[in-house]
Amino acid sequence: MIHVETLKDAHKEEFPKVSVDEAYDTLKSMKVHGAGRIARFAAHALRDYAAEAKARNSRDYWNLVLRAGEKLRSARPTAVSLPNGVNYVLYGGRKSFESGGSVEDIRTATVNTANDFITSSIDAVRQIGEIGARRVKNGDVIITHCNSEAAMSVLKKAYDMGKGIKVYCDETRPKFQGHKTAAALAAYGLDVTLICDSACRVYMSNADRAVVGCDAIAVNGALVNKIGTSQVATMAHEARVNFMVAAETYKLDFKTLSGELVDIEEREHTEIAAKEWIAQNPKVKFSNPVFDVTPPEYIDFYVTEKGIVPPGGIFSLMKELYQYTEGAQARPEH
Ligand code: RI2
Repeated sequence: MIHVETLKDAHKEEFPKVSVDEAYDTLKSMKVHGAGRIARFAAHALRDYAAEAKARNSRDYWNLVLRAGEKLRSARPTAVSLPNGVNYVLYGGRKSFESGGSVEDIRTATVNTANDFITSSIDAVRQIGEIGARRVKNGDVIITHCNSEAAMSVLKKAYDMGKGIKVYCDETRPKFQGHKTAAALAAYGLDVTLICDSACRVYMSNADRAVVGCDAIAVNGALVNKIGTSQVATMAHEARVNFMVAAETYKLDFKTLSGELVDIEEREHTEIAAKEWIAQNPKVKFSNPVFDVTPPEYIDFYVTEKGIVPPGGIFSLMKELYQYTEGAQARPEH
């Protein structure tokens, strides 16, 4: 049994040591969730695997590490932080392998790159909080959706700065992750109200801004985030409420540069109706897409660890950071 839900503060984050298969199952079942956290969890699992994997020569060793990376990358399809994080880790090992490194050289490079990724991810969340909180005004009424550590970092930092904000948390069906956000922010001391997703429009008319997290950013500046985010954005647009997205730059989806679309994860029907109800209503069909796409026109700006970026600036940011995708070419030899 893996106890990961007790991890409330990214700065105190410690993941249990797990095998690659266990990590895959943990990600798939969402025992660890949140785009940033799944990337760090995968980096931890890959680092621990790379630290101990045994092979006769560097080619065999590197192939084992690549296979582990490929498995972890495939656990969830939408949050691009997962492949970007894994690719970043593999990039370090690959440079060592391609320059003729020994098994121990590649191992050290992979472990070090994984540690770099984990540290920089935690730093990015903190920096986003600092940058985003400066855009929050004293007394703001803020709506948030789902459970995003980056969005919460902004809200907590604004609170730390004494801004006296009031936060409305959408409960975020089907998995009610808004409950976690409400609990965490209330425990931190913020003034928090939990509302049904369908009550969002009622509260939007009195809100000053909406702050949400991010699973992927497309080249045109569109946001892919938890299902319902695009409804929040549409309501914010209608009510002329500022819509802010808190997103680390490893959420840039580089494959959209070449016209590929972001896959939207479809999850089990049992997340939206009880098994008994499903059995009693065999003629009812179900659909459970867990992410949606918010068009760039509805987004005022992204807050990244590199600063504020309007949706129209995403293409330039992707070009600037393109080197991270190099690890994506690293594939095991089957
Ligand atoms: P942070 C989550 O996805 C939510 O969609 C949330 O908005 C997003 O990741 C970003 O979260 P899921 O893993 O990286 O709960 O800001 O499906 O924590």
